[in-house]
Amino acid sequence: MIQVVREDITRLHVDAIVNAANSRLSGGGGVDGAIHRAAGPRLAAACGQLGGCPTGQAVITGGFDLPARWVIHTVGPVWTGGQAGEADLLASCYCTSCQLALAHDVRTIAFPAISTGVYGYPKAEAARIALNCLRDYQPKFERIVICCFSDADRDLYESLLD
Ligand code: AR6
Repeated sequence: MIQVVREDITRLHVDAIVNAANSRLSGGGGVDGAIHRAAGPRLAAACGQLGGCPTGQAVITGGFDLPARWVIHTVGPVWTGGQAGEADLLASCYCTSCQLALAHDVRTIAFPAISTGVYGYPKAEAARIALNCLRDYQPKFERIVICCFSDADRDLYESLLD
């Protein structure tokens, strides 16, 4: 099942949460900052061992102090108008994260709206791309949570899911 919630992703009791990271895995603001604060300093240490992550790809660490066992760090594209391969890169974030999760026996996974904050991706287009991928992977998971951080984002995803 695909479930849409309005929640702080760091509070979710799922096997894995996905982080909208940067390519240095150096932490930052937004959901990345919230995840690092809630997971504790061991998360930054684990990220530091990984040597970064290219845009459109994903890497995995433990969840440390989070309720989630795993954090999957994926690097969304910065929106520069849509002519720089942003759509394929964003789709790759969702699909690569799902593949990595399945390789770690994850049954329940939560996603934020990758690239739609600081990185500026238009929200409706990003939501369509996310759902295209997540619908394909839905049968392989017990539950996929789309974790929105505003009522407007939750309404957008719910309208697209109907
Ligand atoms: N739980 C769920 N969603 C959240 C939370 C939270 N606690 N906090 C913010 N969001 P952003 P990006 C939503 O900017 O655009 C960082 O500095 C937010 O409302 O976090 O991919 C990284 O280090 C928005 O809908 O990620 C990178 O440098 C969504 O999460 C850069 O930002 C994504 O917004 C990545 O930018």
